[in-house]
Amino acid sequence: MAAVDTPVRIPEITAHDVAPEATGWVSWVTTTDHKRIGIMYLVTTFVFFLLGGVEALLMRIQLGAPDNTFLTPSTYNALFTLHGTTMVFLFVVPIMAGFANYFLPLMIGARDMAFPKLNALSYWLLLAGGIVFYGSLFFSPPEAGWTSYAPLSSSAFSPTSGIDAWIFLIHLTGISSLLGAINFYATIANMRAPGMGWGRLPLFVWSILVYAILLILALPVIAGAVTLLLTDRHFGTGFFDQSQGGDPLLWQHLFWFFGHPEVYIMILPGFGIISEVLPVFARKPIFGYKAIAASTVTIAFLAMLVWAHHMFATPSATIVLVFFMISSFLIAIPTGVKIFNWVATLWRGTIEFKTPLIFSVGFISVFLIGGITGVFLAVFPVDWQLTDTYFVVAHLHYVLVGGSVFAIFAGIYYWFPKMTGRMLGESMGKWSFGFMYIGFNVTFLIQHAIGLDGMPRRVYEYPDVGNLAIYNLISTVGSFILAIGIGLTVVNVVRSLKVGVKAGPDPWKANTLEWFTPSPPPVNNFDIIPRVRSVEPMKDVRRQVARQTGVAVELGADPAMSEPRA
Ligand code: HEM
Ligand SMILES: [Cu+2]
Repeated sequence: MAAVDTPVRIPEITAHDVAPEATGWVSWVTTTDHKRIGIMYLVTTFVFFLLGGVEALLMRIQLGAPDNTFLTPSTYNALFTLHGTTMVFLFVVPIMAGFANYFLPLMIGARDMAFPKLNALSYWLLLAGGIVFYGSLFFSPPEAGWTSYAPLSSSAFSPTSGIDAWIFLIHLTGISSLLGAINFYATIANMRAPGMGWGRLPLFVWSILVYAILLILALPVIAGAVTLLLTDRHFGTGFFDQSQGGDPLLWQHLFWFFGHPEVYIMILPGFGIISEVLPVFARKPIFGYKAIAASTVTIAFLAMLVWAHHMFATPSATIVLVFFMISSFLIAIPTGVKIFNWVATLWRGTIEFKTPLIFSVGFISVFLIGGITGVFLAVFPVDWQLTDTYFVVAHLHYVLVGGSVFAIFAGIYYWFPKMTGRMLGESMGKWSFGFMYIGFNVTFLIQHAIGLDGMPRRVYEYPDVGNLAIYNLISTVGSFILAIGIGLTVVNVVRSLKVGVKAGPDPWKANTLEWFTPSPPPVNNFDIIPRVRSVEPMKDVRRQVARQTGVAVELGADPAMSEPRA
């Protein structure tokens, strides 16, 4: 049988289905098109990333010299709280939803998400959460860190409304993510192209499936926890207050029961992006598709069992410590499987050194370091030494900047042509990577040493002892190099929107269905959807076209294959 069946016809959109055409900004505010919602997610979350970045630079300026007085202690506290909260809840988690919104339906050959209006609601709730949270700048920003530990977050220690803004943010972004997760799940379960069984799901889609399940499992716990905090603060309950019979440690358990899965919610979609990019630019199939999909599920399962490794310094029985140490070790196995498979995908590939690939390789190298220091910290006697020092700050940034952020940049360079019809500048992309990679390592590698020298995290100043002054200065210089790298990509995006080389439907000769349709895709995504016969449907389509026409046709150049039906 031929590689591609008679294409499946999707019923024509009838006039009944489409609202009267809105134009201009109204068309954006009222849209339920997953692609527009995806773009709104990506732009909004990237703006929050830049805000969080400015907050980081302000902190790094303060820390650039010992006994510095650039920031007051309370401004510093507010900044690390805003920074951590922004990066987690307003940038990394929702930007993954942005990519998924745009690309998940396209990758599985669907015309939209399962619940388009719910999808729009998810976006607006996210924006509302961000606005409420940053609104606290006009009153009194929260100062209890992104973890809002009890009793710091109690009305006794934090009487102003900052913590309430933080609680509101958690609720709003939480509902947003929960609705999004249900939507992703329903879309994947029900709207796949003909022939796309679970074993042919693109790996990015696998990662979003697991991201969605983890969100559904973890979010209700934090939603409950912040509600208890709210009643403690305003209605006289004492869930976290020892003097009323409550327990501050209850907060830590609830927070980290959510918080550790949250870490995988932030990183698994990044793994998914890497698993899409590597085979395209190594020009060979992903090594061990099933092992990568299975390891994603295994990581998610184990991620629910390790939360108390964030609480080794609290009083616990040794057997509990041992349990959480071993469960944390176990996560290294499926993670190692992934790293092995990615490297094996590159091995003997015909590698094209394009920017998405370079960011992906950068990702593997730095994420590996973050993973290894994670194993160190899982050894509880080691953690007793290092907890709450800069070693932890280094570790978490290796995972989240080296991990999530590098994967996000790989995704931006890989998919920008699909979203806009234009390529991002290659050489500016490589410069951006160079600055980011060097800047990142200069900033954070040395923080391991700062931590080993005993400098605690979340302090606004430090004395001029040992090497702390020079180490911190190096770290601060690095953060500005990193900022230049990020700035170059911003410039690249703005420039390429106008002057970027026209992309065509499939500039990378990629493997998955989003490249079957024009760039940018028409409102209904696809007029025809090829029957899926492997994990690389686009390769099948290219082969089929070549066989039928005798020439290697660039897909989409043939109007019959993919132009919108006007
Ligand atoms: C872009 C470059 C970045 C720089 C220069 C940077 C810098 C910093 C600094 C200086 C702190 C405060 C350390 C302390 O006083 O304990 C911090 C904390 C933190 N950062 Fe970043 N950061 C960056 C990106 C990110 C990203 C992308 C994330 C992603 C989630 C992130 C998550 C966090 C978290 C969760 C904290 C802890 C906040 C807390 O202690 O409550 N950072 N970062
Ligand atoms: Cu953890």
